[in-house]
Amino acid sequence: MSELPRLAVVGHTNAGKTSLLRTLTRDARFGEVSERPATTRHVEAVELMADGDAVLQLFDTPGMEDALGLADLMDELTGDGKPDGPELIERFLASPQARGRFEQEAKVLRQMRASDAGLYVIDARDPVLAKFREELAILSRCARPLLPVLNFVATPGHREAEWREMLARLGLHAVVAFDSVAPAIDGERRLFTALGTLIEAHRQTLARLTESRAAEALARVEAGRRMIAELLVDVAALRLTLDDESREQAVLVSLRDRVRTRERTLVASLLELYDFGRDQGPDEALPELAGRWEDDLFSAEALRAAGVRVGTGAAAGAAAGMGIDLVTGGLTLGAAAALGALAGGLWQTVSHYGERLGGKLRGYRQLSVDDAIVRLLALRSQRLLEALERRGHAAVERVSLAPTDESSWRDGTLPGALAEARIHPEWSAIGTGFEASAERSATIAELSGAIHVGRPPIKE
Ligand SMILES: Nc1nc2c(ncn2[C@@H]2O[C@H](COP(=O)(O)OP(=O)(O)O)[C@@H](O)[C@H]2O)c(=O)[nH]1
Ligand SMILES: [Mg+2]
Repeated sequence: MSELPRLAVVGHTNAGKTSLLRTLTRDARFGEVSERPATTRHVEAVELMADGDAVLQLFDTPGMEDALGLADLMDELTGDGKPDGPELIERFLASPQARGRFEQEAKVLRQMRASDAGLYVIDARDPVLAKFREELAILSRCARPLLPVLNFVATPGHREAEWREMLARLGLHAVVAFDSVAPAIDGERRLFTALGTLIEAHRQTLARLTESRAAEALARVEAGRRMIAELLVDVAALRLTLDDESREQAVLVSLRDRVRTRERTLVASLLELYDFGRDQGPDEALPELAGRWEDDLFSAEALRAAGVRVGTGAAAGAAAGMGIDLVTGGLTLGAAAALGALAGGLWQTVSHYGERLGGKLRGYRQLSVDDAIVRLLALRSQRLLEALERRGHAAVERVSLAPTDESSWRDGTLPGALAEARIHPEWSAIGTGFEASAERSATIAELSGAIHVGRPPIKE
């Protein structure tokens, strides 16, 4: 097997080199990131995988801090001999200054020489100053292709156009914009494609990496949708039997707790799916959503905030857990209204209950969760999925959330799959008498198509 392509991630201190690597490796704990200069003092290696194989090696390097000083030294070292770029770099690396004042720069240049190409990370908010030109001139002496990566392009006031102009003047025409905190959905593809044109020998490897990462991303969002659909089925199907009227409050509390716990489980699973927060809570991993989980699901306030219209007759209290009266194996009309989505097939439903529950529940009441709560759960979890889709693993602060198509979940007709779940109490994994069935799985798969995430399909 041929050697893995090696990429040195280089650039000015604080440009976001370590952050870029966090996002590319999907590891929010890679290296150390800080606003203080010179946080990364050593070269640190990491591998990117495709289908379980390591396919690319990346090296995080310390920042170049004194390009102007180093340029002066290089002039001195040039002498009369007219050395070419790599010769001059070797001279510098052999000089005492490479172990002294320019120790950091020496580490960077050594890594560049040992790599197939360099990613030159730029804080695109920085004015285009002479020191950057010097930095690029020194790096180009390593005789390795260099791909400038414009970071911070999601921050207002960036100078992407000025940077592109300057880079073009230096002969660097392949440039990619990649914000490590809020990367564009196709950002990685563009980055690796551009790299493939620069290191032709590894073009196929990079293409393979791009394809496998795109496939993983697609599988991830599909899995996310399915997890949300499963939560909705669990909640819509949930029924707790009230065998003794005096226990109504206790059963209601149990019903709410089961739903709240189920939501927390979903949040944890989604965070894990997106490689976030293995040892963080959702508030740390996703500060932009901080506190949302604390908004009680069963409060009228939470419903209002999410814009969920609560139907007539469903007062805040009633939204908490709707009672369904099972009188002699059937539903009372009041209960039928609660199951709005079922209204059309009411009598069918009644007979269904009759079959399913038989005489056992005659005269008993059951508590279930109102549609408004199901809507709220769908909205909250959809927003979380959307945020995870858009968040780079370098993010440390708030990221604004693009609105998803939420209208259908706010006040539109609920998907038929949910009505189906309503009449299958055994489909609720948080209820009593749970049975996983092929029918339940098919309903979850169907429902996951109704979970909207503002992610354009990946182009072939
Ligand atoms: N908003 C925003 N902040 C970033 C971005 N990239 C890096 N940062 C922040 O910039 C600072 C320096 O980043 P770091 O990765 O340590 O830079 P390095 O010195 O080049 O490794 C840290 O506070 C990062 O959180 C970005 O694309 N957008
Ligand atoms: Mg760093």
